[in-house]
Amino acid sequence: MAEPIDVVITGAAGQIAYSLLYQIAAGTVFGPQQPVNLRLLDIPPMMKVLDGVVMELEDLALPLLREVLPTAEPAKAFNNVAAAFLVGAMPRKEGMERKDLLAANVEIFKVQGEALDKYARKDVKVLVVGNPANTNALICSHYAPSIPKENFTAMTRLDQNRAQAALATRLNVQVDQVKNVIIWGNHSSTQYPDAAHATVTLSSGVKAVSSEINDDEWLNNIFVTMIQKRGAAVIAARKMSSAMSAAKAAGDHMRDWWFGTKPGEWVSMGVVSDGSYGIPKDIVFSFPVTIKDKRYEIVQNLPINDSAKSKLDITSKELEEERTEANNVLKK
Ligand code: NAX
Repeated sequence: MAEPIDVVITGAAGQIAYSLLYQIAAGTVFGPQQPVNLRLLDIPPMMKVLDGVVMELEDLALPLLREVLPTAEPAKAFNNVAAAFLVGAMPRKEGMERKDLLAANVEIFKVQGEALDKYARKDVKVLVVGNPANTNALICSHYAPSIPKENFTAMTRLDQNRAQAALATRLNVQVDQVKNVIIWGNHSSTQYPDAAHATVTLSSGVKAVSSEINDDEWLNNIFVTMIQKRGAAVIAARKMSSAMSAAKAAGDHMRDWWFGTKPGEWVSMGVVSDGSYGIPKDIVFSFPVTIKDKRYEIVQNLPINDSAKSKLDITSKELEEERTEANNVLKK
């Protein structure tokens, strides 16, 4: 069996981590042959809660789970880590403006970027879940100059999974029969869930989702809005934000990064833009990617029509604005 890898989860006492930790410890993310040491980072007031999480991890009695370290110190949490799930973030409180939320989180992700730079492995794979995820990932990478920019990603996999499930329901097929739906842009309500390139496997063969559904109004408007607002719909019903599905998506994202995508399939990840599809460079933008040998490549040359292009512009403008706001905070 392989040597254990060190994996950090921030926000480890929170609700997403509660579902995510089990997946990592059980081998769903890094595989059934890979033992893991868990580094659990949270803030000092949460240490008691974290003790309870550690007890539960022990009680899972899982053979792949080796050391577990609960801590409030980034220097300890990030030491030698091969993978980082940055889940913890300052939540939006009542009366808080988007700007204030961004300011609080920029500080958190600056500190964590510096800690990654100093203590983590140089090939560490970083997945930012905490919101605003795309801009947090950008800030984090900025403060970790010794780690390649492509090692910093933001999660849009939950949006992808939601979109895939919605298309499968509409087509009345099993969810794994639908492939290659894309989430473009920001993990926010400006994201563009795009079914134009998605396929569905039917008994008659592989078909375009758009021709099977054959309803432009639904595909271009109703479906797009449904996915953009799905997070809010879950909060309205559950009185808490998505946690089980967010944790599953974080596991999916890291597993595909670790083991690669299947032939002919792509997944959506927020990655530092290289200018593909005319998206401005140096923002973390969700693109379709294929992954091999732990390296991703943005899928190129997909046809983008005018309506799609205008949706890409809206979400990339929002990300440029977030970057400007974040830089203003950091200059202060
Ligand atoms: P919780 O409030 O349950 O947990 C967050 C945890 O982070 C808390 O235990 C808190 O003490 C901790 N924390 C705060 N500051 C920290 C710091 N500086 N270092 C370490 N830990 C810190 O939130 P939860 O529901 O788990 O959500 C976590 C984040 O995921 C939020 O920012 C949320 O908005 C974001 N989400 C992102 C999604 C995505 O698709 N990218 C979807 C789900 C979720 O909304």
